Amino acid sequence: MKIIALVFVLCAGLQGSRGGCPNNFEKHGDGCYKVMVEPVSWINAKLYCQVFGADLVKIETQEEETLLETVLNEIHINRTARIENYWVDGSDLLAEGEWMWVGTPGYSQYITSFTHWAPGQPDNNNNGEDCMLIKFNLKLFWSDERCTTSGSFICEAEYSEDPDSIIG
Ligand SMILES: [Ca+2]
Ligand SMILES: [Ca+2]
Repeated sequence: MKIIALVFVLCAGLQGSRGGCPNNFEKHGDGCYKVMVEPVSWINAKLYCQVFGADLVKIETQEEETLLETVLNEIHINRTARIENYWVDGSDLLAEGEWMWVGTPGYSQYITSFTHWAPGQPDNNNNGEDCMLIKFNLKLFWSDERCTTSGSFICEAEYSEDPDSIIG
């Protein structure tokens, strides 16, 4: 019984305090976002997000990109370094040049509609750039980079109407 009580307490403690977003994620538009300033490889960034019930962010529309720009501007406003790189969910690891939002197994989607590559990108530099990084300097642009490069990253989780259904 003690173990059951402990599990219950842990679950209650982890429960989201912002309605339908995971703990410490912020709701923007229709989604929940968390900017993680922790320099890791693309695959580790993806794992970090998944551990917290989310995934790397997919930028599927102009509206979502504008929203992310706003979020990043808020974060960067008090920092001297204006340029920062963030991993997002895009990759062409499986087939060169065929970019997809990787998502979870069975739910990968080719990027066919909205794109916002920086000029000259993706260039698959040295035949070895298969993961998508956004470069933020007031505005954001997409770039392809070597997946083992270290970058900060942005996690996205689905907003749920029922907070109790997220954790616990
Ligand atoms: Ca590539
Ligand atoms: Ca590149």
